[in-house]
Amino acid sequence: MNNSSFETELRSRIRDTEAIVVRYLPEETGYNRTVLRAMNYAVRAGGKRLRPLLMRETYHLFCPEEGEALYRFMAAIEMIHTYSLIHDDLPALDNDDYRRGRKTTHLVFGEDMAILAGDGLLNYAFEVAAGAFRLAEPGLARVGRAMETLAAKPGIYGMIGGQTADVELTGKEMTLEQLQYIHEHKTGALIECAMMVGAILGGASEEQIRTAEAAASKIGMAFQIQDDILDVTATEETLGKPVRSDEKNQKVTYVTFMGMERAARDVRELSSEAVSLLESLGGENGFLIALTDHLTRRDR
Ligand code: GRG
Repeated sequence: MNNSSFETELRSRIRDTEAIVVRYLPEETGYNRTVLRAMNYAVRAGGKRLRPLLMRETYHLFCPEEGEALYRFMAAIEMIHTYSLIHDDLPALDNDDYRRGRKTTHLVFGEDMAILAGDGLLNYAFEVAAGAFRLAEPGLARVGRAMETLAAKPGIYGMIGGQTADVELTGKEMTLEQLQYIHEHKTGALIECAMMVGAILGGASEEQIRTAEAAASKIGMAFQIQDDILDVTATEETLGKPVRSDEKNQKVTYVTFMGMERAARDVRELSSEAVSLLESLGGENGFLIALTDHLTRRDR
């Protein structure tokens, strides 16, 4: 796939993903509408929609026909991702003013509502995904397994675990192993979740699910190292959020450990290892491989 046709296709698939995600957002009515508005504000602010995109593409490696179960899980993972961003931007964590090119949720709705909106999105994600049980006759076991993965990967042994280590170790001396634990869990776990759920709902075998997980782990690590690189090299305008925030928050990053050149090389290597794993899965993998490759070259 050449570069310009990939970019056009990417934009169109992001638009489709966007339409699927917003379909499941709550209506802003009732006495609780402020929290619902805050949730929708944060989700509707945009973003790359990478996780639902990866879920959908991984699903397509195993199954050509889409259905409501997949759409519900795509919306759910974007809600979980957005909750993590709202909470991470709070004064008690990174204290950031901009996210996705807009004022952060706590600056617009207050800290109280931002905390509740994060909690609300996390919880609502599971309500939306669990709705798939109603539709899943032959796929009932798959939906159950997908729900389990949707709970586990963002949880205490996944994203929240990584965030805990990050909070405790920030500003302290850290080993490379500890930094890798943080990256693998805080960032990698949700990417693994996206691709595993896609594989599970698409009907992959156990071995194929594990291969998708391994590819996702490499994509997640490459994505996070690139994030560390962009924090140093990008502008606030392209990124839609503050740059040099790692320095501001005294965060040791992959770039601090390895230097810029080695970090960039590792991104390319991890991406090419992920591509080999995806190739071994076969199926309609052209776009997913191009997307993996694109992530190593992203500037936002
Ligand atoms: C459990 C509160 C809590 C947080 C978990 C995910 C996370 C830790 C914090 C968010 C901030 C951060 C730098 C996470 C690392 C992963 C990452 C690079 C997230 C940004 O994802 P993008 O670039 O964002 O896909 P968009 O806005 O495009 O969706």
